[in-house]
Amino acid sequence: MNQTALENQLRGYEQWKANIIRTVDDYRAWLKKFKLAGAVTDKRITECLSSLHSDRLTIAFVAEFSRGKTELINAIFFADYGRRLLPSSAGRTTMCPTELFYDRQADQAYVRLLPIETRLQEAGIRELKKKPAHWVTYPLNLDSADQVESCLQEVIQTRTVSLKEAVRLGMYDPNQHPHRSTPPTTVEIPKWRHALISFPHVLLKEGLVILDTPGLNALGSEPELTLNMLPSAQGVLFVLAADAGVTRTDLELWQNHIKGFHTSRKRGLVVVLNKVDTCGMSYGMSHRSIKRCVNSAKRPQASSAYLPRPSSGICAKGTSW
Ligand SMILES: Nc1nc2c(ncn2[C@@H]2O[C@H](COP(=O)(O)OP(=O)(O)OP(=O)(O)O)[C@@H](O)[C@H]2O)c(=O)[nH]1
Ligand SMILES: [Mg+2]
Repeated sequence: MNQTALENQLRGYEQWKANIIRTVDDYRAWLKKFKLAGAVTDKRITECLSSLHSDRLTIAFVAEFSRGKTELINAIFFADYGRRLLPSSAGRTTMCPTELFYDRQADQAYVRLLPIETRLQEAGIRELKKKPAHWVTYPLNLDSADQVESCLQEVIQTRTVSLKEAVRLGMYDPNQHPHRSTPPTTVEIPKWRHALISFPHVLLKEGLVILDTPGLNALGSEPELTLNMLPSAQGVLFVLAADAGVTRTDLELWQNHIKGFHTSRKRGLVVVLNKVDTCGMSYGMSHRSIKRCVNSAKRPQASSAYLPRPSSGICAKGTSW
């Protein structure tokens, strides 16, 4: 689907919601006029209207680290800048779940970051979103790609803390250091727990929300991602990479977090094979070529038989960066 088609569909969806909101408003006025609405009904209508107003179409990008999730987002949303604005590099890069959307109420571009220490609070991310005082906000100057790029670097920032502090924050996983006989004295943890990026791209302005998730067990360490954000996303893009093939951790991610979404929804999941340029292919390749590319990947460690076949082979990396 091209961008204009998606834009039209998103606009249609917004229109459909606006019609429902109008109908519910009329219904509420009618109930009031004939004195038929009690407190419970009124509360339910208010809740229904509030969820219609806040409803967005969310697509989560999920994959092991370095499969190219962020590069794909750069290619879709920031190609006009001719450079990658969201940090993307070999190895582990994105450190916190990052939501890309447009804040129509504030009508401003910004990056808003939730400190990792808020994990000690009882309030979840959904609740904390209503409390701006807990977040650090940097306005984005859209006329300066340098300024935007520099602000967006925050999503890869880490801090080194004592083992005790990492355990206290629930950020130490001994499985990440399988070759150590003794635990480390310090641990590198993400600086931020969550990032919100408000950016006026046309698709985001129409109500699309993109959730970029960090690879490397982030889904396991942030329960809210697994329990709340992923299940409530309307779509999941599961990314494999041709240079890695299907590894044990790709498969674990699939089994532990995506398979359930796939089973419960039956739709809304797309599996793509990125980095097809590394096996000499280009966009638009046939299913047979995709299969060949998965099978011929340099380090196949797990059978891809348990995964749905990628529907497309893509190359996220722009030629201009
Ligand atoms: N050759 C090639 N490299 C790519 C492609 N897509 C991404 N890359 C590179 O792969 C590396 C990892 O990409 P990222 O976008 O940072 O990967 P990620 O999935 O977001 O990784 P995490 O943030 O660590 O979870 C970067 O160096 C990208 O430039 C592609 O289509 N082809
Ligand atoms: Mg990333």
